[in-house]
Amino acid sequence: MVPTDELLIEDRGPARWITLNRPDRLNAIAPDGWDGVREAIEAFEASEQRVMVLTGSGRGFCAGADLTPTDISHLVEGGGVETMKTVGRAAQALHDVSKPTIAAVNGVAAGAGMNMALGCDIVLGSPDARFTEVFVRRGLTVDFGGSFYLPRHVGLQRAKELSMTGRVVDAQEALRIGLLLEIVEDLPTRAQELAETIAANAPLGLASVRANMNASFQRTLAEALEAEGAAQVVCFGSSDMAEGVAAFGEKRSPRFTGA
Ligand code: T3D
Repeated sequence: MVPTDELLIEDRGPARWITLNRPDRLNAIAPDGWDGVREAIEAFEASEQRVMVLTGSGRGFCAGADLTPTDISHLVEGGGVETMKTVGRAAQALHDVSKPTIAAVNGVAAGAGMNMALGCDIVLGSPDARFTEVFVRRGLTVDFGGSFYLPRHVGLQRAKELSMTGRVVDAQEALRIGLLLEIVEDLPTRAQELAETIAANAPLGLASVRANMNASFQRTLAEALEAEGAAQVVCFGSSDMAEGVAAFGEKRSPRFTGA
């Protein structure tokens, strides 16, 4: 994956930072941009970095699809079916990645941009973070997994209200209703600190925590117990469990390798 001017990729220790970089358009995604987002996520999956941080340049996080008049034809070309497959592949890649993801929402997150943030495991926001499921105001419907993620964050009734009004939610309300985990003044520092804290833990455990939590609402207790048991058996057989137990006994920090 080659970073472009519109998608910056930087490794900061164990964290892979992906920065949407079209600040003059609040990082709206260009017609060919969804493939770039997907490729960046896939490149993170293949990398040695253990946590991904997704953020935006300038005063926006991501304003969804690029709606500048010259670009809008791509939305409906061929009925828009290919466009939506591309969007779906990017959303699926974010969901399927095996390592933890953090959205650092530095400003407005609109439409698909909002749902891209919600697709991350943890959503941190600056005091300027704002969210809008703006779709219905544009004659559109929720996409990029919003109908999956939003009810999980805020409950079904609030999810419908936000999606049916398209109103803008500020950072304080976002914190209150569960869109944001934290509001922080120094967002990059806090996101990096959290990424490093998570990255210090055992990769195999993190991967199954992520997968099992994501599957939580589709499973019975019996299914959850079965999946947890199978994952724990894998951990039991790992070098990292031996290392974790040894480090505890020796009163030192563990050094996990993912094996
Ligand atoms: O890609 C696909 O085909 C898949 C389909 C995806 C579906 C969607 O994501 S639909 C949702 C599309 N997004 C929107 O409708 C959001 C449009 N933007 C806004 O409603 C507002 O800009 C915001 C609420 C996000 C922020 O408002 P505000 O007042 O803070 O900023 P602004 O002044 O409106 O915008 C600043 C600049 O960014 C402005 O440019 P200018 O006038 O300074 O040259 C504005 O045009 C530009 N901008 C904002 N959003 C977009 C955008 N340019 C292109 N596309 C945008 N989505």
